Amino acid sequence: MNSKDKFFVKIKDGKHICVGLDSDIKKIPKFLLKYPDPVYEFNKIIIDSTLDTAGAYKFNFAFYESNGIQGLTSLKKSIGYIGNNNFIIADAKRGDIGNTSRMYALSIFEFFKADASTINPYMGFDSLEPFLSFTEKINFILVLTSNPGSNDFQKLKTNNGLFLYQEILNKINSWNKEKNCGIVFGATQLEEIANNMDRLNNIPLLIPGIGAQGGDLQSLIKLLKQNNYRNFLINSSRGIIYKDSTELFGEAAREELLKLNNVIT
Ligand code: OMP
Repeated sequence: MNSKDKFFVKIKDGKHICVGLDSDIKKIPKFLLKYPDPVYEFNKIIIDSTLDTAGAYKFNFAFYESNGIQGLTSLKKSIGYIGNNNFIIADAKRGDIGNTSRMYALSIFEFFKADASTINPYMGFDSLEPFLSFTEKINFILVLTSNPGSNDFQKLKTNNGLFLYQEILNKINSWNKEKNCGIVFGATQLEEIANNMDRLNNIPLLIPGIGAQGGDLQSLIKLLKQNNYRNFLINSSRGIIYKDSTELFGEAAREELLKLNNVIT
C-alpha cells in the first residue's frame, strides 16, 4: 500500500488522531532508564497500546536529533517498529534551496521511510519541489501554525488584501497537481479554519495544538463536521504520551486516545 492509500484507509476507518511521539528522555517514566535505548522502549509501549486506534504517528525530529546519534537510532528503530500499514509523519519542517532540500527529502522518505513530511514554504516552490517530486507521499505544508508567533508573519496582509497564510493556501492549490500536498493548520486558529474552508478543498489537514497549546477539540470537530471535512488528522503529543509516569503509561495513553476518538465519532 502506498503512503497516500495508508492515509485514506485510516480516514475511512474513522481514525483521525495522530499520536505525536515527541519523546523526551527527561520526561519518560524513570523505570525505562535501565534499558539500553529507553526512548525506543517508551515508544514501543506507546505504539503497542495505541496501534489499533491511532490514525497516524508523528515523530518530531527535534526530540531525536537533540540526542545525537543515539536519538537518530531510536527514531529509525521506532519507525521500523510501527510497520508498513500505518501512516508515519516525519515532522522536521524542512525547506532550503532545491539542491539541499533534495537531501532532506531523501533522508525523510528513503532513509527514514516516512509516509509524510512537514515542510516550510518560506523559501518558495523550488525549496518544496524535491519533496513534491515524491508523488506517493503526503507533504504537509505549514500554512497557519498554532503558536503565538504565527501573528508575526503569517497574518500580515499582502497587496492582494489577503493574509500571507491565505496566499500560501492558494499556492498549495496550484502546486497540488499530484495530490500529494497537505496543509498544517493550528487547532488554536479555529476562526481562521472556519473562514478558509473554501480554500482547503478537502486537502489532507494536519491539525496540531489541542491540549497543552489550548486548541479546543470539541469546537474543532463541530466545525469540520459542519463542513463535511473528512481528510484530517488531529495531533496530540504531550497530551497522550505523558498521561502517566508509572508502569501504566501505555494504558493511560490508550485511554486518552480512546477519549479523543470518542469526541470525534
Ligand atoms: P503538543 O502540543 O505536545 O500536542 O505537540 C504539538 C506537536 O505538533 C509538536 O511536535 C509541534 O512541533 C507540532 N506542531 C505544532 O505544535 N504547531 C504547528 O503549527 C505545527 C506543528 C507540526 O507541524 O506538527
